[in-house]
Amino acid sequence: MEKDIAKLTIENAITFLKSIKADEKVLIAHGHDNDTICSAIIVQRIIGHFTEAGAELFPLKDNFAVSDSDVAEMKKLDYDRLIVVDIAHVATDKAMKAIDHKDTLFIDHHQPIKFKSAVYCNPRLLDKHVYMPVSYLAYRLYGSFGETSRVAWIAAVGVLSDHGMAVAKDLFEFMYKLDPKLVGEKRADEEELFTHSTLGKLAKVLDNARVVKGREGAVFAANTLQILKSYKSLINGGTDDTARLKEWSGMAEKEFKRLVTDFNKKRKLLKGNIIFYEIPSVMNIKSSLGGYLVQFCPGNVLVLAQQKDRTMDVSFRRGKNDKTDLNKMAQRAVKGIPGGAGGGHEAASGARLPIKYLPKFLKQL
Ligand SMILES: [Mn+2]
Repeated sequence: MEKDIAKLTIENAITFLKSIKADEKVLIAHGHDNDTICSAIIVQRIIGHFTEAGAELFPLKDNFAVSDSDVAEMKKLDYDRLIVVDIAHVATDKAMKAIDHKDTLFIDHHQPIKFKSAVYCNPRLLDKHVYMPVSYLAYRLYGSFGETSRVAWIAAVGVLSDHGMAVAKDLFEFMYKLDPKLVGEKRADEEELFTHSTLGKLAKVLDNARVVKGREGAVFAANTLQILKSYKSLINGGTDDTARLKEWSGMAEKEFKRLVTDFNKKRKLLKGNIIFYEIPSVMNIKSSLGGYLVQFCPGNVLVLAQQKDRTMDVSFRRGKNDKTDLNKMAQRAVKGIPGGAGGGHEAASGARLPIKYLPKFLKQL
């Protein structure tokens, strides 16, 4: 039998969570995408079982790192325990020094980083190629403390949004049994779930808050999810908060359609099989657009760039028949560019660079 990587990965997280005392103050630091938000909510519900005050959510400034200013803000909150979910980096040595402590639990699924004292859960320590969203780890973690039917849909939204369904078969099997209305009666693949299922709709409504309003929107989505009794109100917009999420989602979908048309007109084929497109939008729509467009480019690498102030944000995706290592490609493309950074996963990565270096970046792809 194949080894259960999730089970082995969460062992030390279970020990950490069990050691939390009822009067301790717990912070859960998270980023802005669905996987990190859904993970935070699930872990928060676990902690709700055995502390008086429950855990407090702490939205980080960036979606990918813990920064010095985050550390300073968190320190003011005078917490006893810190849990960080689905965050790839700690921005500086100073920030690392502040959080690398035995009272920190870090759960992530990007390239592993090194801690001295923090409890670190990352499935890639066991298999460096495994792609396992943190929402799935959080779901398994929840299963060690209680019955999972109330958090399963939240985990499934996080996993689906991170395109990690393949590694979470048991979760989706469970969903098919538990609530076929949510996933559809027949076994659907990821793309079908996204496009046609209620689960896909939920993923979009939550993520579109971030798409339209950035970090502030993500915080709003997390806070809404935190107190939501069932997913149904997210679909019908029955409360003020869910109505607002639905309205934002409508705006994002309109913009999405406009950009798909524009992509088909303006995309450029660069050397080899690389398709480059610069997104003319103020919304944070790059990753959802990339996730959609890549299915029509099975043999290509998709490089989507979007300007934000004087920075170019870039996302790399590959079609299902392409085997390019996008982590390496992103790193290579920013080489020698001052203020440039790039990396991520083999199948999806990102980069960021000052706008004036775009020609050099394109040459280095
Ligand atoms: Mn993730």
